[in-house]
Amino acid sequence: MDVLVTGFEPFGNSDRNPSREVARVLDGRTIAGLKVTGRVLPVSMRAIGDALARVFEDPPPRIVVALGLANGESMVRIERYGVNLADFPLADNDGEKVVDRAIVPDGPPSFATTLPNRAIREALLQAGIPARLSNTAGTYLCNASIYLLGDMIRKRALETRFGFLHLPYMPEQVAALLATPHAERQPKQVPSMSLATMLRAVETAVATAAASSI
Ligand code: PCA
Repeated sequence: MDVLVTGFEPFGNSDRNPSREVARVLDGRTIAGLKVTGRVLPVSMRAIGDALARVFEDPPPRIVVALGLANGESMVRIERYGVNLADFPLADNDGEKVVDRAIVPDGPPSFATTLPNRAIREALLQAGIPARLSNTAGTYLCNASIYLLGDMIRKRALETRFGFLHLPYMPEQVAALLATPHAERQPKQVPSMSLATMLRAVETAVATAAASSI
């Protein structure tokens, strides 16, 4: 496997997740001469570790671009860290609301992502896609996936380079949210980005990572 792109299942108040759509569309594609495998991860503290370990079965990927939805985010957010803390703002898809728990007991406080994050930001801006660097991915499942990736790569002494992109809502999700009975209580501004643009963003990130890891 050359490149692994992971997305997440839908969670919370939406039945779609742009990260799942991107992972599905890119599965089997070739980007910058590299074969891409797309996989969808569960929004579940109980299941995420095993699910990630499974997608790392032989041969391990050279590059991992993990993805998730950041509700209300207006641009592509390039995450630089995962921290050893699960403190959920809402229950996961098993109904579990984890509070103040280490993801890996006795693990280091954080792992830094190892893709060329600044070069990815520049490439995205060049491609006309709004993007920013971020130093916290929160304390929910996206952060857990970053931390667990860092932990797995270190424990297996792999050369895999990994990164994480938080994506905005798709316009269809915002329209569905606004169509709910409680829409009037929602903020006036709920940003979104088209799936086509997000696909281009992830392709650009993979190509930038591939170019810099040769
Ligand atoms: N976003 C959540 C978890 C799954 C997803 O797509 C997060 O930001 O943690």
